[in-house]
Amino acid sequence: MANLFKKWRDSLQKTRETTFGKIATLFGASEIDDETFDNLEELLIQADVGVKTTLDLIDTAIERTDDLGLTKTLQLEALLKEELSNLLFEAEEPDFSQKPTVIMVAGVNGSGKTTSIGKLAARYKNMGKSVLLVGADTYRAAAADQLEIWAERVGVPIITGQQNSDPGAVTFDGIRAAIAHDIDVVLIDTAGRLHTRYNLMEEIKKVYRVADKALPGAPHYSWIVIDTTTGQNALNQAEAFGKAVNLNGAILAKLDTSAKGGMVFAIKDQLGLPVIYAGLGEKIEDLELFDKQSFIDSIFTKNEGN
Ligand SMILES: Nc1nc2c(ncn2[C@@H]2O[C@H](COP(=O)(O)OP(=O)(O)OP(=O)(O)O)[C@@H](O)[C@H]2O)c(=O)[nH]1
Ligand SMILES: [Mg+2]
Repeated sequence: MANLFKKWRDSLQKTRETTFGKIATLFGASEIDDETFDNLEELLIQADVGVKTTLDLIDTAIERTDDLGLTKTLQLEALLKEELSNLLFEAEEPDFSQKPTVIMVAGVNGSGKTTSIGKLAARYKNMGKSVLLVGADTYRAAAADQLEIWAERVGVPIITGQQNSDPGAVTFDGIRAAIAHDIDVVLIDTAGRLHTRYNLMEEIKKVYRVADKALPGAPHYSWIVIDTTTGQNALNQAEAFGKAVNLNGAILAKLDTSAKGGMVFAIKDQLGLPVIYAGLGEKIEDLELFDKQSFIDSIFTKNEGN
């Protein structure tokens, strides 16, 4: 457990050093006054928490400070952490009772979809599940190769199509093959696309619909992969994906290279989605179930004393 917390803390170094570390310095022996909340508000916005989420947070913090009769800034730390925690859902592994359980991932170009799928495949295989990868990214020439490398590394089967073939057809074939071979989990990788490209957004709707044709109720999970280095912008993109397909979770990619981890606090508020997993590095084992307490503690914890 201690190692896992260290991993969280190390991965969140950038977010901690650029923004939340400054918030931590607000808490000390000084008296709470209006300036305290002005400063806190400014720093939360700088930390990419988002304006609306920050303003709501500050309102609640002021109200609760009054109710509780707090006077010292030191007393605000626990209150803030508690309020930040309320902004996050508790993450859970998917329910694998459907066989196969079909999981589709979506997101803008380069957000981390294929890498996250590779890591998930390893995770589920380690849990004793049989896994099939489906490469519904037929758009980019190297996409199938990239997924195949992951399939080989993890040791799971894969179904892909020719470049420019119909991603819906690959999805259909993949799910049917999974049913035929009694596979537990199907992971569908989709092509990166800009949320503003109409045709491509129509295409992902089609992949989603075709999954349901191949297996009624599929995909059981559709997750948006969010590049956390993009900060608040990523949320507008995710919102557009949510209008195209019925998203029910988010994967945070690249938390380890992001200084904008504060955006995570706006995901439930703005998108209504739980964060399921967090990418804490590029390696196969660098994907963890999103642990909100470790996340919050890591962005505030000081560096010294490993
Ligand atoms: N440090 C770090 N890098 C990551 C993480 N997830 C993905 N990456 C890197 O981000 C880059 C893009 O990742 P991909 O998985 O190819 O992204 P994608 O969304 O599949 O990209 P397209 O298919 O082109 O849309 C790669 O260099 C990955 O190694 C992460 O959690 N941490
Ligand atoms: Mg990809």
